[in-house]
Amino acid sequence: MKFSRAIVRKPGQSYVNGLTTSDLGKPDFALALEQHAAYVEALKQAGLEVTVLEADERFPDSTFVEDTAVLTEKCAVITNPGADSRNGEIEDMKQVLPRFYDTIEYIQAPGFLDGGDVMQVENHFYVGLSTRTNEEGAIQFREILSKYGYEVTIVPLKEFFHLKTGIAYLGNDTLVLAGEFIDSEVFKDYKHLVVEKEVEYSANCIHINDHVIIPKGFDSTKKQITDAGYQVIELDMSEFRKQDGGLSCLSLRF
Ligand code: CIR
Repeated sequence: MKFSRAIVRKPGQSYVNGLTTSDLGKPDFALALEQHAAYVEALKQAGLEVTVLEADERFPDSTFVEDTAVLTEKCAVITNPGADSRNGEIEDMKQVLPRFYDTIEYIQAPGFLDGGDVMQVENHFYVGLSTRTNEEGAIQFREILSKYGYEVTIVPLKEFFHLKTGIAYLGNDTLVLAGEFIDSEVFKDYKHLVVEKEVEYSANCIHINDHVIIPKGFDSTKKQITDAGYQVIELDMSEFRKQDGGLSCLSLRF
């Protein structure tokens, strides 16, 4: 999987009032903006052309653009996000994505799906069933993608918030995985880079061509990924972690 572009959205001031289950405190907006700018620079360093969308104050969580779409080589799928306060974020994506895609598909109610629940491994997509993605949404996704020759496997989640909270694909048949995925039958045929419970947050990392971007402060994960032959970029993610966000959530890469 070779990527050349990314779409991100700056956080707005309302970001500090977004959804969260963490007890890490309120984000510092100025610091979030700084961390977001560093994120954009890292994507550029990894070789991507980045489209930066302006903040949308109406939607506190809209900096987590990953949840609004799944972008493939053959089509874009606009999702139907499972959180009420986030569902309207897709309206703007309907305006933005036709700049990049001729073929756009949609997940429709009663189906719900968040992009954070979708992981692409070459021509195979894994979809987690979570509090945001229901079976109806996952089945619609499978029906859509099978038209384009992709395979789709549905994975019920036990503990993780989103599928990609605990797993990432690095290319070369290699997965970084944590928690419930470590012993999962579904992923047993891939090479495993296992991330232990205390450093589980670093399982949400992103592979872009030769680079892997990981959150800062996770030395054991950094070592494993460096030893596997990737160039690692570390980013401070403190203000996004406070709102349950990880590295993948902040961009759509295609
Ligand atoms: C939410 O609860 O929707 C946001 N505060 C965090 C979304 C994180 N997105 C992702 O994991 N793809």
